[in-house]
Amino acid sequence: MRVVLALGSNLGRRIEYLQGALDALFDAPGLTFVAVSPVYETDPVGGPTQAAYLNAVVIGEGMLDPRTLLDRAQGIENAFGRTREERWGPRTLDVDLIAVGGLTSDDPELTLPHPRAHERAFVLIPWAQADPGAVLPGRGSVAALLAGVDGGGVRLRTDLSLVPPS
Ligand code: A4P
Ligand code: MG
Repeated sequence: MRVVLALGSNLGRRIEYLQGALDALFDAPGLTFVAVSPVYETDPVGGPTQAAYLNAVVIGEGMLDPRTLLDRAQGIENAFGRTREERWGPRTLDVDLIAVGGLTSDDPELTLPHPRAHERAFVLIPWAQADPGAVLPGRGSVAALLAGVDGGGVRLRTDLSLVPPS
């Protein structure tokens, strides 16, 4: 199954947290690296007044149970000093599951696909770069979804990049 994850950080050493998350995601067994997007600097969406984010999208392949993936993502967030004070508030690291194969779930603990991915330029723009043929289950092609969002707050950081895990 194809696994799509979104990485975000707007606190502290942002690019180091994204790289650390990428490495840690594929360090444990069960997930094989496929692609990583460029890095984007993005205006914050929702929540309190807060600093700009770095965002990227990572694609893997594997047969891990979605719960196991969520546990792995949250374990990595915690390892990078993530605290949870306020919803949509600033964070050292956010690792969200965007899609796991074609699975759907409306469990609030793990909603699949991610309930806001289809309307978020900071997810769709990097995702389309990592996988131009990407499809968001239940919503259609990422390229088509992109036509309906304002990408003005999402800027490519040509001076930054994530190194694929070895
Ligand atoms: N959860 C449910 N479904 C999922 C999923 N598919 N992936 C649950 C990950 N987690 C999922 O998440 C809250 C709960 O969502 C978790 O306990 C998990 O069981 P959280 O990471 O603790 O808190 P959060 O991230 O503040 O909440 P949420 O609702 O995930 O926030 P969003 O919608 O992801 O928004 N602006 C820019 N420019 N860039 C960003 O990356 N991120 C956010 C967070 C807001 N604004 C942003 C960005
Ligand atoms: Mg989150």
